[in-house]
Parts: sequence; structure tokens; C-alpha cells
Amino acid sequence: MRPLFWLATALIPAVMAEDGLDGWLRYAPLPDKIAKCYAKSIPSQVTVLGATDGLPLASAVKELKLGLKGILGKEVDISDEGCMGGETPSILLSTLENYVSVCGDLDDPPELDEDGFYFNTKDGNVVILGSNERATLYGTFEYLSRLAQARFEPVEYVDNPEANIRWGNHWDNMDYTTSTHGSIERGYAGVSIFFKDNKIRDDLSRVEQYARLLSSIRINAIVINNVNANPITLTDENLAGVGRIADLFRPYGVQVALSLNFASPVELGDLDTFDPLDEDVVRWWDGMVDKIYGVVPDLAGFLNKANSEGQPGPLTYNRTLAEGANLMARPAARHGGIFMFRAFVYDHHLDHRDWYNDRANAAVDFFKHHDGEFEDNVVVQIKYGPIDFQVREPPSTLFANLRHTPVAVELQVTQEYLGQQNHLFYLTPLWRDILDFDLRVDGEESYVRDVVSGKRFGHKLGGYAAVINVGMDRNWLGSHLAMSNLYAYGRIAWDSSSDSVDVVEDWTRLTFGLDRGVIDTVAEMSMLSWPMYENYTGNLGVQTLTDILHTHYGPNPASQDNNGWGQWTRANRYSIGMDRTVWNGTGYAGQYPAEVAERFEHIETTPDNLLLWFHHVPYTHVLKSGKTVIQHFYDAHYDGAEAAQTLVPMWESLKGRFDDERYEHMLHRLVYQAGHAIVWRDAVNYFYHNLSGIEDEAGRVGSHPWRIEVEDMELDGYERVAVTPPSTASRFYAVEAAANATVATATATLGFPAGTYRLAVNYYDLPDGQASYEVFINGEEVAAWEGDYDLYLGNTKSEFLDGHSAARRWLGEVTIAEGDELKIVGRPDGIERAPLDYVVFLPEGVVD
Ligand code: GCV
Repeated sequence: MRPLFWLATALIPAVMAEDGLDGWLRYAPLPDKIAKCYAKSIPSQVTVLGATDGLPLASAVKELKLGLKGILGKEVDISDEGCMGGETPSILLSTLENYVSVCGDLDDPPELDEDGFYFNTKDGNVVILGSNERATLYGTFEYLSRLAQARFEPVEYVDNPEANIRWGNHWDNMDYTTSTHGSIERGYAGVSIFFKDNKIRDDLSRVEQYARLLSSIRINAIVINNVNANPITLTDENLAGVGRIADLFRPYGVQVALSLNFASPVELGDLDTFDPLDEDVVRWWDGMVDKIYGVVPDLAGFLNKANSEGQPGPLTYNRTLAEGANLMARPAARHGGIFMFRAFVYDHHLDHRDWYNDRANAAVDFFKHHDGEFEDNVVVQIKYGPIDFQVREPPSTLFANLRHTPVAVELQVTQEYLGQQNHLFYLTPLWRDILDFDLRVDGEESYVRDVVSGKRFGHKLGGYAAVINVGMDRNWLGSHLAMSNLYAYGRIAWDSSSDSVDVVEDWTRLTFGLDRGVIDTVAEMSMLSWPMYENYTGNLGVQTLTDILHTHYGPNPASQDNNGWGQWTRANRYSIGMDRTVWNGTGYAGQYPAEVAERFEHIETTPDNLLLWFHHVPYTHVLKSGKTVIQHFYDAHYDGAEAAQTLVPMWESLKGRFDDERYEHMLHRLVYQAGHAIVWRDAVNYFYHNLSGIEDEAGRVGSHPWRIEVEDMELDGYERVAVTPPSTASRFYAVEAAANATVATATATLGFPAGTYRLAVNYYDLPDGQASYEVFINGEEVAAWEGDYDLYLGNTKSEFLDGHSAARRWLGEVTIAEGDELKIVGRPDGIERAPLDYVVFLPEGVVD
């Protein structure tokens, strides 16, 4: 006979391997005890009024069945008749309107806005009444989310959205061979789920799964193609494909929208002009928009990037931006469509020698005088900061300067400048920082959140857009933890007062289960991530300091300046920062309403974290904290890199508390991040140390007593190479195997005191090649690795030795004695010539 404990363990659900495909919609079984206790109290009868196949109410029923089965192991009966107050407890799903027409007026009807819903679980029944079908589906997802988090307390409330525009923007390209940025511009999780080889994919199964996720966070529209729009999206064949995509989103209440290329009448049609005032052009767009709506009658509308970064637009013909937007907005309006017009218009050939030039001024310069000239369905979509999704920016001044035009804020779920999903960066606190900023228009409360919702200036339209860029990777964004940002985006766009910690805790429960230790740890790691990343990348409002000319990933402070892009820091030997004051600088501070302008005009009233955004000061300037600017840089970079090391043990404490598959995947990324944070720290610190010539008071910068520079070792087959930018190599040099070498070695005699050390090596991991490496102490192999980070990290790759490819391997502990021989053998592969920077023997407690 089998022992009884066998039976007991058989009843506990095994921890199943998970790949992240379900995101937060896992409907994972609740622990037995909880499920048993509560399953009985959940009605077994579902009443759905007016469901039609292919529309959101039918999806609500489908999700409910799936969810109740998964979470509580409960089967339900479905009926299409019944009203509140019946004898059998039920879960009632309906639109409010339909409920009233079938069951009669309610005594106390809920006040629902568009997409809002009424939710009541108070008397043993569950009632979900939406203002429309998708709202009822939102309420159903809400119910399932509560159950999955074991929130059974009876509640009754109305949930209305703050804003009616809650859009996602994809920067997906039609193909990846001819597009400059591959399949998805700034995508870090595989290729497009929509497009392939200039066509819509035949297999769109990922789109349906994506629709569920978006709907559950109440995103109501999705722009499927890049703002750098390819006109061929509008060919007959591709439009038919767009129709197929819309058919998959429709059941989940997510409307499709399209980015339009302003030059389409020429590129796709047979006109020789795209002048917005030309009658043939007007006719062409009228016809095209009618045709698009013929295929997708419920299209949400359009998005357009005009006259920016090489995109065509009305300025080409000396027409105004308003004339350009209205050209396509008018026919869209006839179909009830919205026209989102991006404010990201600027000149990327600015003369950097002119102290008074400033890209940050562009949005107001280009748009303010057109306020009131746009059609009613035009919404100006404004990036949260005046530059470009930086680690710290003040809110764009344009939010305070358009009173007669509805606006939306553009956020970025994809971490373009923020670690490209290899670095943990939980974005909600950054978004809240912007949304909670009081612009003090006319001296009155004017939070950015109230400007974008339309509340502040009395607009019906307004809200949110976020660049999402999920890809074919099974876990959507490349990193499991990055999915908290997508979830959070939906929560914030619905209710901008959502608390950052609450949101990540909810997401963690849904994603990893109810273990308090997991919830607390993930929340702690997430809340640490913004200050940490800011610390080791760009401080005091100087921007992210990544390589803006190449991949936007690794460090390259020098790339900010002396070019036309206008992301300048104006760093020289003595001083740093953009002078954006009115009295002596670019005047940007003066674009804010008076109270805010006054605050940013003066160093004394500018917060330290935005000092260099608004002021140009000597490195020796003393901050409010009492530190000098340069010492703050040094300290912050050390603090940030040190904090990044703590993510690994925090995550390791979670081993075995959910599936190994997701645990291991994240562990690799966090270990990598711990190393890359050191690359960042050193590159930025070396750069400013070198430029300013000012020593670190703590004596850390440039002093690495536990490192061995590989270029100083005895080399056989290896050659010393200068790295660009120099600060992305320890002491500016590295080694690579000579062109004809199949194997190369570096040897040195160790001078460290006898003891046990943590061994690590910094090298460069390039695409298109997996070099292999072995490390020997006194002829005995102690470690080996392959340069294969490129195979599983999602960042934009660099083929050069630089801050993007620079990486660290942690090689475990070694015990050595003074005089031991260290030998590294590298075997190049493809373009990866087994490059090495330095080896480090870390005594207990040292991070270097
Ligand atoms: C889609 C930045 C990005 C570009 C992007 C652009 C935009 O410059 O690096 O990839 O283009 O913003 O938002 O239009």
C-alpha cells in the first residue's frame, strides 16, 4: 500500500514550467485551502444578456468560464435570460442599456461614463453592468483578477476611466530587411506579431492572445504599425490583412488604428505632390480613408509623425502643421475616427555651437501658435518630456501651452533609453512623477494628468498613448519582469492615481502567485529600479548618457554633444548642463507658466535632480545635498552599481517559490545587469574624471587594485586594441585575437595575497559569433564560458567593442596564492575575436 503522504502530495498542484505567454492572465489555481473555502460561495449560474459571437460580451463569457475553471476549478452554466433578484444566485453580465431594456429601470442606476462599469458582489450575486460591451468585459476581467488574487470581500462600486484615449502604439515595420531598425523599431523581444516580408502574417495567433492582455488592462485601441510609416501598409492586400487583425482584436473591444505616411499620395498613389492644400491630394486622402473604413468600420483612427526625423509632412510645402493634420483628420471624422498628431517635431540638424539653440523648445515653437486651428477630432500626442524618453525629464511645456486642443501623453513601455528590458526598470514611479506635476497654468492647479484627461481645459477627448513593442518572444517583452510595465500602463491610463507599489504587487500576485515573500521582493526590486538606474546612468537631469548615435543602450556620454540631435549636455573641462534659463540660456524654462518658470529659472529653486537640465554649472558647484556635482556623479554611480548587485540575491531568495523556467530566465538577466551596471559606472565616471581632471574624494575612480588588465598580460595570439569610446574599457584598452589566430592566450603571475576570491571577467559580447573562453590557474581549469549573451539578451546589438557589447561574466570562487599563474585561452568565432578587457579577483564585500 502507498503511504498516505503520497496522496497528499498528489493533491498539491505541481509548479508547472511557464514561459510567460499568459502574462498576468494565468488563471492559476488558488491554493487548495482557499479554493475549497470560497468556490462554493461563487454562483454557478452565469446570465449574459445580449451576447453576440465575435463581440466583447461573448469574450466575457469565454473568459469567465476559463477563469473560474482555472482559478477555482469551478464549472458554470450559461443562460441568456434572467434579471437581478432571481432565486438562483448568478453572475450577471450585460450592458446597462440592454439590462434596462430587458429587465426594466433600476431604482438607483449607476452613473457610467464611456467604458465604465458597475460591479457588485454584495449579496451572493455578482452583477457586472458596462456602459458598453467592452466595459462589461473590463468588469469581468476585474472580477477574475480579484478572484485570482484571493480578494473575496463583497464590494460594490462604479469604475469609470479618467480618460477615453488609452492607446498602445507599436513601432512595427512591414519587414526587417529593408527597414532601418529591423522588424520592430526599438523592439527588444523578437520580431513583429503583425507583419512579415512586407505583408500581414498568415498566422496571427499571437494577436488574439495579445488582444486578451490589452483588454484586461483596458487599452481600447492599438496602432499596429510604426510612426515611421511605410505607405505599403495601405495596399489593397495589406488592408485586407489589417482587416484580419481588427477581426481578432474586436472580440476584446480593442480597436485597431493605423500610422499614416504623409507622402502616401506620391509613394502609393500616382500623384506628384502630397501638398495638403492640393485638391487632388485632399481627394486622394478622402478616398483612402473611406477605403480603410470600408475594411475596418470600427477603426479607432490614425496616428501621424510629420516633419520629424526625416518623415514627410506639410512643412515640405510650407503648409502649417494644422493644415497637415486636418487633411487626414477631416475624412477620419466622418467615420468617427480620432487623428492623433505627434508633437515630436524638431530639427535634428541643429547647430550645436549656438548656445541659444534647444531642441526642447521645439514642441511649443511648432505647435503653440496653431492651438485652436485643429479639427475637433485631432489630439496632439506629446512625449512626456521635451527630449525623448530620458531617465529624468521635466514634463513637456506643451502640456501647458495648448488650451484649445485635446492632448495625450506619450509614454514608453518599451525601455528604449532605459535598459532595453535587460535592465530592470519599473516605470510607474517615473510616469507618476510626470503626471503628478502641477504646471500652475494661470496660477491654478494644473496637474499633467488633468491636462491629458481633458479635465483641466474642458476637452472631451484626451488621454494616453504608450509605445509597447511586444514581439514574438513567448514572454512578449523579452523579460518577465518588464511585463509589470505593460500591466501598469493600463492601470495608470485608467486611473492615474494608481499607487506604484499597489500596482506592482497586484501584478506580482497575478504573475507569480500569492506568496507574500515573492510579492514583497518583486515590489522592493521594482521600486529600487528607477533610482538605481538613474544613479548608474545619468544624474542630476543630465539625461541617460547612453549612446544616442548608435543603439541607445550602453554608456557613451560624449555622444550627446557636438552633433545636430540636440540632446546636449554641454559638458566641457570645467562645467556641464544645458542653460535653459530665460536670462542667459535657451529660454526653455520660460515656456512654463510663470510660477514653474520662476522655479526653474534659478539654481536655488531648481531641484538637484533637474539641475543640469536647466542650468550650466561648474563641476565644483555645490548641490543642495552639500556635494559637488562631480562628486555626486561619482558617488551616485558607485551607489547605483552597488544597488544593482543586490537584485541578484533578492531574486535568488525566491528560488523554488514559483516555476524554475521564469526564475532562471530572470536570474540570467539580473546577473547580466549587475555586470553591465559596473560597465556603466566606470564608463561614465572615467569620462568625467578624464574631462574634468577632478579626483574622486573616495579615490575609487580609476583605481582598481583587484583588476588585471588583459592588455598588460603576456599575450600570445592576442593583440592590444584601443576601444571606442575609450571609457568603455578599463584603462581604455582591450585585447582581441589576431585576424588569423584560431586560439589566443593571455598569461600573468598573480600578485594578490593568498585567499579565496570571487572571480569575474569583463569582455565584449558581439553578435554573429560565440567565442569560447577558458580560465586556468596553475594549469588547472577553473572556469569557462561562451560569448553568448547576444543569443538571449534583447538589446540592439553592436558589432564593436563598446559600452553596448561590454559585459561581465561572474566565474565563481577561486582560491589562489601569490605567484600562481593565471592563463586565459580564447577561441574566436566569427566577428567575435574573443575580446577581453580585464580580470578581477574580488575579495569578500568588494564590488569592482
Ligand atoms: C519611431 C526616437 C527613437 C526613434 C523613434 C522616434 C519617434 O528618436 O529613437 O526610433 O522613431 O523617437 O518617437 O518618432
